[in-house]
Amino acid sequence: MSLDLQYIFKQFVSDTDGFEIIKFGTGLIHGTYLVSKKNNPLYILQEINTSVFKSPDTIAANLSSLSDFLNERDKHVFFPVAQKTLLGNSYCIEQGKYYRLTKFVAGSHSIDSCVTSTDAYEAALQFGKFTAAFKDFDVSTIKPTIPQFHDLTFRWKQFLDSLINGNKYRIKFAEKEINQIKQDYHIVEKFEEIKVSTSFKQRVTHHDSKISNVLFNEEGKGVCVIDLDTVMPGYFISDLGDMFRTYLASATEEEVDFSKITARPDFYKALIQGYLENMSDKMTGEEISQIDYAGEFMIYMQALRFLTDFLNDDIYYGTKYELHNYNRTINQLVLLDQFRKIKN
Ligand code: GN1
Ligand code: MG
Repeated sequence: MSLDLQYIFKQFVSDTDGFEIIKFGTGLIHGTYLVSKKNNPLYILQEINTSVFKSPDTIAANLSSLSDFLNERDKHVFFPVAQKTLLGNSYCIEQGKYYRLTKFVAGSHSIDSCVTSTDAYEAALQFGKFTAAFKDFDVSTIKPTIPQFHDLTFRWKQFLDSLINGNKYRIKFAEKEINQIKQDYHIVEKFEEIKVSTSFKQRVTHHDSKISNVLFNEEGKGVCVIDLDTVMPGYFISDLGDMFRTYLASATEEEVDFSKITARPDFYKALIQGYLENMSDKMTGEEISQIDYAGEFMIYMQALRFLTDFLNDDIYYGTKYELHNYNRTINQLVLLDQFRKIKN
């Protein structure tokens, strides 16, 4: 690809002859590239979005303590760590941008949507296994890489702020969706109860449990979770909830034919089963009773974040057309409704 990326790659690997670098994946935040040689994928090169992740050092420090912890104990959990640069750093900086390189996991692939309920089961199994592996890890020793990332109270405040300072035309245009979000304020209130409840534990949580963040092997079995920048202390509702949000839906968050969005009950069952396989004996009864809340929490928060960004003239999420974030908001609101129809 561009000369620049070859130059970046050279900061990590001295002999870069014959390597090809191409754009990879569909993430909204980072630039992700696949580095191959003779069609063999060998590395993933990522440009870290530093307007979102303001402290690459925090990411590097978190991942290094988690990886040290696992190396001493649980060899069964595969944990992809960043390759050092030739100068011995965890990432390199070029023209104010941060890049890091990880090894491509041989024989693995990722998928962009959950096709069968077995995919949902396998992925949920991996996310549950990931958090469960750190049950004896002191979670207070890792730091938030995005402060208040899944703090719904904070997201709600950002939303209220956008209603005051946002684009006046867009506020008028999205009146219906704004009211819909306001009507579901009880989801925010419930979260506030969770934050002060002693029955809800902060654990090592991935915070981006979409299906493309799980690697599968050729037999379709989950291998490990990837994209670890958002690993930080959090509640189980973040990971389980984002799986509900992204695996149950019969269409992605980009779908604009909203009639195509339904929630698939068999995927719902499969992913709860997969997640609980490693997590049920680590969760409190109170947590188990809030499994369905997890779905409402994450779908609602995503609708709220898309809408807030729309009202703020699309400063956060990448957009391809004028009403992109608006359509994503409706998509998530439809999904929330569909989710409520199938939950227990
Ligand atoms: C962002 O870029 P991606 O897909 O990894 C966002 C998630 C959202 C998601 C919605 C750091 O993740 O929280 O759920 O978009 N990540 C960040 O598509 O904001
Ligand atoms: Mg991500």
